[in-house]
Amino acid sequence: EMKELEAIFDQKIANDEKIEPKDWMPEKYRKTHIRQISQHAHSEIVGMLPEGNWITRAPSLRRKVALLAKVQDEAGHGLYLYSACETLGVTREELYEQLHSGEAKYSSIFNYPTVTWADMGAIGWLVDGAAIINQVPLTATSFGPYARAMVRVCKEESFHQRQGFEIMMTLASGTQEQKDMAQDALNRWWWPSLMMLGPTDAESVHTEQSMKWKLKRKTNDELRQQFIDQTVPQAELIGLTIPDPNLKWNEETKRYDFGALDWDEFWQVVKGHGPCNKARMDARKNAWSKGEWVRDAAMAYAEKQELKLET
Ligand code: FAQ
Repeated sequence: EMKELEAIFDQKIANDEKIEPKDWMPEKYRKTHIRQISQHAHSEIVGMLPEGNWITRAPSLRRKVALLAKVQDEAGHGLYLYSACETLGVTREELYEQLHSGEAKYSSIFNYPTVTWADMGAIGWLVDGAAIINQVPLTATSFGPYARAMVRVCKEESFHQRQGFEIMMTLASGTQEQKDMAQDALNRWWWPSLMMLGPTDAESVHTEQSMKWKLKRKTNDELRQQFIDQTVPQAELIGLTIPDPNLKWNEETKRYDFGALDWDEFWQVVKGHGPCNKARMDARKNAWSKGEWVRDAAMAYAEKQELKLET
């Protein structure tokens, strides 16, 4: 019987049909989806912190409204993804516990500080830009709830990316000081943004299996190349310089060749030793414990309402 179930599952994957929560699936398929979707959800939630840092200091009402909306979208993406993840038989509490204990990962990118307003531009332009490149293929991922979540998420990320690029464009055409601020943000965010897309294919332990299951539709290196090819002309358009002396258009491949990434830095950040890892985790853990009375009050209120209905 197990063989039969497995054959049905394999056939669905081969036919590009979606796997739904109540369908039979291999235990490893379930586990790896819980891993990736929860890491994605945690990234959205932790990802609110670097930008949250600038909401009170946005330079105009218009900028403030847009940034506030963007950060709210990220909260929405996180909750949406936690719900998709729960359909695989894990509870929200377990997922939070994994984040707070340091057992679960979240994207390396959110462990870097946001030191100037231009960082809001660089994050929207580069971090959301890389997120879109990574997530558009995920709209075709094999697990139904994840694929459907990605459709809406990508639409919103596209607004986020434009919001960021517009900040960079405005700064880059401003005073020398503003232009320098934009260039400095690009210098600091460029390499970490490339690292967001994960280790090289040779180092990526999960890619091969995830490609077979159609969880991943493109490899880390393919996505990184696509991100670079898309972003370099955008930098040129606004007169900023990508901080990579080895970046060069390759006439033969019709792609950009680029310099080596600092993979030591990447693994250090992933293992918890980046510039802001501790601050990010402390902020999440504090929010959780300080919110305890709200959760308790909400539960008490819900119980009271139920009692009222009974009488
Ligand atoms: N940071 O074998 P692979 C956003 C880990 S959302 C930390 O290649 P996989 C929106 C990986 O988990 C950003 N860890 O793994 C936003 C694995 O460790 P494990 C998040 C990383 O899963 C914008 C190990 O290294 N997006 O930005 C990273 O096949 C602005 C080996 O790696 C997603 O999560 C990293 N960068 O490929 C919000 C998208 N890279 O789990 C606010 C969905 C790798 O065995 C502001 N996820 N690792 O302990 C994915 O597409 C994949 O999971 C990859 C990694 C591509 C991230």
